[in-house]
Amino acid sequence: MLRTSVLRLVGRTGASRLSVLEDFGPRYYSSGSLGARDDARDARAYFTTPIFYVNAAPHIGHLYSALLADALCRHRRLRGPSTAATRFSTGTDEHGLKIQQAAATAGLTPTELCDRVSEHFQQLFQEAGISCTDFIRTTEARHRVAVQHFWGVLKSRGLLYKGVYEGWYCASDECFLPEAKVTRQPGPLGDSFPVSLESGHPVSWTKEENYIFRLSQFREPLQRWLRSNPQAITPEPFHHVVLQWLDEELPDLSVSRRSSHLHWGIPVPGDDSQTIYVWLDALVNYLTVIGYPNAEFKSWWPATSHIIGKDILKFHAIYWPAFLLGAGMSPPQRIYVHSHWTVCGQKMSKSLGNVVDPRTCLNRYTVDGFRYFLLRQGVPNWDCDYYDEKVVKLLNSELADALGGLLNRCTAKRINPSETYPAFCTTCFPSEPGLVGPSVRAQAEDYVLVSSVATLPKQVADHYDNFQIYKALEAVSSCVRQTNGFVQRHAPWKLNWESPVDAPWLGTVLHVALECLRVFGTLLQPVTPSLADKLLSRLGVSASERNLGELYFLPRFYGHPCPFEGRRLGPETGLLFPRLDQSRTWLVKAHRT
Ligand code: ME8
Repeated sequence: MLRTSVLRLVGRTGASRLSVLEDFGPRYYSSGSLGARDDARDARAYFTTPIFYVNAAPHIGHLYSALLADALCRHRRLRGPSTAATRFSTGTDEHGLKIQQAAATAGLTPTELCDRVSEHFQQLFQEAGISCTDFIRTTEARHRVAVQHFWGVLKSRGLLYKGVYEGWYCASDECFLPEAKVTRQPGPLGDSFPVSLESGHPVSWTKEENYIFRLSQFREPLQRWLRSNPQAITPEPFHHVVLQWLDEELPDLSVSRRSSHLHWGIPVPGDDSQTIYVWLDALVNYLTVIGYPNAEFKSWWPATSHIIGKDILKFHAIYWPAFLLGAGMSPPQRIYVHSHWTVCGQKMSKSLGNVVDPRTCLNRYTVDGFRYFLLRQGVPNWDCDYYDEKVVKLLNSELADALGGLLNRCTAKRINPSETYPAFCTTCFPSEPGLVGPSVRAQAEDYVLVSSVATLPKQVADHYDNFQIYKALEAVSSCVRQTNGFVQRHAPWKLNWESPVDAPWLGTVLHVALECLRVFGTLLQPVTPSLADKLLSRLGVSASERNLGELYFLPRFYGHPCPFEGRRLGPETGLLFPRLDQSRTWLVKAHRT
């Protein structure tokens, strides 16, 4: 057999302090208007994760994708009621050869395997606080209707034809591979077998008559779409990669398999001898969720943000937009791409026995703790390595010590005996820096802190928009450090409430620190919802005061009334985040030998 051609189709074929502050007044208002910023333009938003294969239990990589989508969606909802029209879908991908084979290996029917593993995903996402509005399973009847309708549209537009496909197929990755992407791996008996160069999964040679999609027609439309939408694929390096792929040949794509070979899937309408290719089936899930083919889907499409791992970029950035364009629809608005988690430097895999179970991690580190860890440490642009010491170290230092310690310092009865939000004294902390006078107590660094926290909501929003959530958390963490520095500098525990000289300044120090904490709590809601709730409740911030649209930081500094001043703090409910005991939380040690 000639194996040089991959796809053969036969047939029909540092400003000064003053300038920082000059800049700062208006920002006070702009942070308030964050919610209204682009209401009219994109009031609806639809976030999706990949739908996950049910051949194995979920791992931390799957949870990471869902958390990224969850944080984006929660941040979006926080912008205010006018942007509350969000949808967020996740689900399980249940058809295809991979599932058919996994069920046979497990001695189960495909339906039994799908029910069992899909349930694991649903439980995990519920435990992890994934605020999805939809969970789709591709074995649902509504999905079959959507896929068959979509197929019919492609067919009616002349984009499907019958031809013979001959080439490599990787069942694990459910994809066709060109010869250049296949290599040989030595087998246990000195023989060798062909595997995918990228994933290392075995491939097999396939030759059969299939339906073929005229993908090659879409090279230029895809290039035009990407060139005129430079933010379509974020972060930028992935956008660039896709454009590079499009410079290469784009052969037509086989979009069905013989039913005798693949029975576990959706039949081609009008031709039961063929089953629809699992990737075409899976991608249409994004339409099924929003009601396709009923017209209602149009109010959500294409206001869509797909969150995906880099392993499935080609399917989402080339095949999917081409299918959509072929069906007369727009490509999705944004595709957010992230890299992978490795474990102690190795790829996570069942055969290496190093798969990290996310449910165990949620139990050990708490839901908020583990959410914070994955989102704070996960960097979309490159792979991140997981090991337990890293989790314990990060959570103890940033959540328990820095943030929890700060809250404790400002609310402890010893320092804040009235348990209120004390008054801010404008003579101790005048809005103009550099003033001198007997009662002026604020120092230059204090103005820097105020400026940093005032600009934080906008900075965080920009990081979310660029899909750099870890940078948003880094910025929050840096402000928490600055606020601790502020408290340390002015040592409120050395000031005396009884002294008429100390009292206004003591109140001001606590007021500023509590205002900073209120901003941190508000901004942390998308990442650590329960911890943020605990923090904001302790500060006495009501549910209606937690939106980004309401986030007027330190209004007294600008001569505006502060609704919190004089308000009683909420009840004390214990440590914000109890320190973790390193020795009791090890799952995966670094440098395991
Ligand atoms: O590809 N680190 O499903 P899948 C981070 N069903 N994320 C990871 C990861 C890791 N080590 N491993 C997996 C499929 N992921 C198809 C998708 S969508 C229409 C069909 C995440 O179960 C990441 O999001 O193999 C990756 O893209 C996805 O899980 C693949 O999940």
